[in-house]
Amino acid sequence: MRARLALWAGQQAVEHREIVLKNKPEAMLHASPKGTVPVLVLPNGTVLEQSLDIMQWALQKNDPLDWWPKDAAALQAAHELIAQIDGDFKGHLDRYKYPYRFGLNNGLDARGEGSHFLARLNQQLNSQKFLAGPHWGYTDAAIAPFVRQFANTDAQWFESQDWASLRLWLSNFVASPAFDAVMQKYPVY
Ligand SMILES: N[C@@H](CCC(=O)N[C@@H](CS)C(=O)NCC(=O)O)C(=O)O
Repeated sequence: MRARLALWAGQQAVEHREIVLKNKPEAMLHASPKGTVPVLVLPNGTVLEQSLDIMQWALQKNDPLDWWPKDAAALQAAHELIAQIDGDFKGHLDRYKYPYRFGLNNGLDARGEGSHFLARLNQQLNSQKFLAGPHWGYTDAAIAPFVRQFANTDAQWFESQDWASLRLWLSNFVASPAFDAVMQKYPVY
């Protein structure tokens, strides 16, 4: 989803191949044997197989919405926050969503652990409108899909948390043209 967001923002035309993870096409595994999505094959044959690499590629090609961090300090801050979310937070998110896959009876401890990260994001959003600063950017696009997954796991619980800034940020994302564009359904390749 974050890769699609950046491809949309960078207005990069791609041949979009929607796949089912349980039935990965040969062509995908040939291009990228590690078998995760997203995968982007460039015209020169280069294969990008990390969502963040695809985001960087798209936004460095074209960035009419000014999503890419403007200087080295902003880029460093983006990398640091995204690394926290992709690392520990993602682990808690997966355990919260699918406790049985991890041999847990429920996801409540994981939800509690993940909440610490969300409280910090909320705090950041108390003092600036977006994680990237005064306008939506790379950091927001990289992180919002995971916050949305966490929120949707138990929407009632999420709504009852004391995170007004985070809730507003998420609901603005879900109501945005970017979200609309990337949620479009494609036939399976
Ligand atoms: N670090 C990778 C993670 C990608 C990833 O784990 N993708 C999941 C889906 S969101 C996947 O393809 N899993 C393989 C599977 O479930 O078979 C990235 O950000 O691109």
